[in-house]
Amino acid sequence: MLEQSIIRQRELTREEILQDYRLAFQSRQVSLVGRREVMGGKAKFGIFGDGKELVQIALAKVFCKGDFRSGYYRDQTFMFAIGATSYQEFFSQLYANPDVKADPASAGRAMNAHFATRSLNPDGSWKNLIDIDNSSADVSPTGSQMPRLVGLAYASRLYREIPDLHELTQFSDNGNEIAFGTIGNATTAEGMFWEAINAIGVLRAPALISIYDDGYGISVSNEYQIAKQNLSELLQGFGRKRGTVEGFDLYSVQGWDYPALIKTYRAAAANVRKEHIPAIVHIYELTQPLGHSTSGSHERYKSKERMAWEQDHDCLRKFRQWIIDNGHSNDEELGFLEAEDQNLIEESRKKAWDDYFSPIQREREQVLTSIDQLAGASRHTDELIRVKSELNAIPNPYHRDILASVHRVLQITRNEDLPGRINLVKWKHQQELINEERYSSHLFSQSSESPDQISLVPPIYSENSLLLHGHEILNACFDAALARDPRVLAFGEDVGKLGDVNQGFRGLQAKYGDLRVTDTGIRETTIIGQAIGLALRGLRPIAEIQYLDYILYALQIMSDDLATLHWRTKGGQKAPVIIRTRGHRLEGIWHSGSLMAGIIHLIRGVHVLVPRNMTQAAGFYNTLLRSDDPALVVEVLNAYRNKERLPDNIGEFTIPLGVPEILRPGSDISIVTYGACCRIVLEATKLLSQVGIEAEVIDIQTLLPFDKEGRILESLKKTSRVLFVDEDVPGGTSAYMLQEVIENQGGYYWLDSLPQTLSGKPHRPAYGSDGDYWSKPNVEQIFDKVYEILNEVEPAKFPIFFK
Ligand SMILES: Cc1ncc(C[n+]2csc(CCOP(=O)(O)OP(=O)(O)O)c2C)c(N)n1
Repeated sequence: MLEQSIIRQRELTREEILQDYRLAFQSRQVSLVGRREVMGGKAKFGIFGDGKELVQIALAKVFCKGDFRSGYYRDQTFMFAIGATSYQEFFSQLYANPDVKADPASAGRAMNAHFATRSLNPDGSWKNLIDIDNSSADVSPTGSQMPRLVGLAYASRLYREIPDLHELTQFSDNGNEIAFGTIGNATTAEGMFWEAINAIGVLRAPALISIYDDGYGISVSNEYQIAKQNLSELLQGFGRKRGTVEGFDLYSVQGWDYPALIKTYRAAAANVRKEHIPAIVHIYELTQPLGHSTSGSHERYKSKERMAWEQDHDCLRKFRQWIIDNGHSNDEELGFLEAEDQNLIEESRKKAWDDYFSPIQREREQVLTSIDQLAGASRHTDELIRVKSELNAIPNPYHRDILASVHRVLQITRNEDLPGRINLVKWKHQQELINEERYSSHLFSQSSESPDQISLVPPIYSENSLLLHGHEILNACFDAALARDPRVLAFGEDVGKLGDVNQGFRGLQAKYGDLRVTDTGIRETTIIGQAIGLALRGLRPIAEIQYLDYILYALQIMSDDLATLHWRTKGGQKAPVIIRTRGHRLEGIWHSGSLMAGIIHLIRGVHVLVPRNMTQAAGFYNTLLRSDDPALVVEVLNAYRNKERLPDNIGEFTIPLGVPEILRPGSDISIVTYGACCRIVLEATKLLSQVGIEAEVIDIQTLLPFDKEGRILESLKKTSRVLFVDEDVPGGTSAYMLQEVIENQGGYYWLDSLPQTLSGKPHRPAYGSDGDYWSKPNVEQIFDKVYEILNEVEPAKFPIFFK
């Protein structure tokens, strides 16, 4: 790879310069044609990279196989230049073609200009990433490419500096890979930009960050975005001092200056790659000839003077002039090439359209014929012919239009028993399956490493099994994991030297080194980003968020990036990150540990586990470390000090996800709960037993996935009554569990009493033991709630005595 970059140091030939011009021109053409397609109604929305062509061509020259990009929607020219996205693929995504072969980035799931390469084989196994020009999958929220950039870059350092990782040649060549970040000027106003820059600086991670400065963020100029309106000046403090290794190499260059851009990137990339000194390139005087996106026109907010300046400084125009001025070509030759390139782009667009539209057309033809046949046999001929004509008249129908027509046909003929109708019902059912695959597959891993493939390996105990504190059990589990697999790394606030605030990693930094067990700054968003980036490059990070409540800082990136990754690439990329935190039944407004509902509803695509003790937690970690999905593990804080027996196979036993456990058998009511609530519920059941009520207590263990085998339903069949207990707000996780059991499992069918929920109060929990008692479900409340349910059944036997 280093050789490759050395080759790129030499003078560019005339052919190469012309090739660069053609690429820039073709990319501009893609923008123009794409915009036209949106305006003409063939595509819904378009955002393009016009005005940023030249910088990206220069950037692409220093990008090598094995490198990673973490960028945003302006990077089309870069993606074309490195050969990772074809014009046809670009247009296919614009049309939202759901075929992964047509749009390998997202299979039509992401809007246009959301780039990604495929790191995985169709079976979910890793490709040889060192042979690929890698692009992590884009997301729309501005700045969200930055947290993962931290990990993508830091991985190179780890691959270079941890000897045990050297054999993983599929992922790295001695850490020579650069992670390339791109970001717009306005987005540097986001907190996560600065957090990521700081983290990259601290980690000395080989990132090369390009800031495309066109002076605006949609309509808002730099005056409102950036202090002093000068990013280069603001970034000075991050600059590396001569002769030192700390900080960034800083560059700034005009976005229309071809030779300067090439020179700048060559210099920047060489140092990043060789020395692992990160760099930031501020590219200014960029323009946006077509405006921000197809959603509006920039004439509305840019002055005439600015518009004229932008025309003058358009990088394509400047490049063209530079080529002519320097005698590399002339107007006539360039004009000829431009005409050729216009045709090329139009051909690519057409192919993409045909590829997208012909299956729809075929489907429509097939359905029109079916409706026609049915109309001949039905009593509702006229109505059916009308449906047919309406469907036929739609100029560019979607699949949904065809399905809606079939639905109408089935509705019209609902009282008829005709063979043609049966065929249409069958067709509709098939479409549901096809579209489930098209739009809803790959939320989780489908590979042989899916956690679904991991079954129970029970813990083994012997006479010699030690009785230890919960945190010591975890410590033994992590010790075994770090010893077993060099890809496993743990990091977070206080995780390194201290071994985390509850001692789970105590002594393990000393044993495995500070690159394996590492302290981080207080930066939750980029702790998760670091984990995502590392996992994207084949490592197995355990990222710690110190307390559950602080996950809110990282929730956006967990939700937008991590949880959607496998799904939004339709299985093209995976980031098997394990997020470890502690919570549940903590005390205080910002230490409540209760905020589960917000979390589970925002991170579908990540498993959520709440083990009630540390042996269960260890079993889950063992499962997760052998599988390839991301997961959040919430350890129950008050279990660290409880004593548990250390399994003899602490690093080997595994607990499958989605399997609840019955903690106490009972026949009168099922109480469904999890985490720290298990202990409170079990206490309440002792009191209930004293009055003759035997409650069955079920620990669901994992909120996502939820009771895959329907064990709770089996309990309901026995008890006919159910209470869901959780310490989050009303309508939170308790309501989620209720919906899962009553609606999804069909639990309503077995009930003799109203299913109920018992949650915490709608406010954050107040501090102290009393604050906790009155804010979260307590033993007495659980008793009363269950007792009231039984009172309704047998008032004489269970008279209310507490009201
Ligand atoms: C978190 C977030 N806030 C707002 C938006 C809406 N939005 C999309 S692009 C954009 C402007 C970004 O400007 P800049 O970073 O300068 O990049 P440019 O589009 O100019 O290349 C905004 C506000 C968004 N996508 N995400």
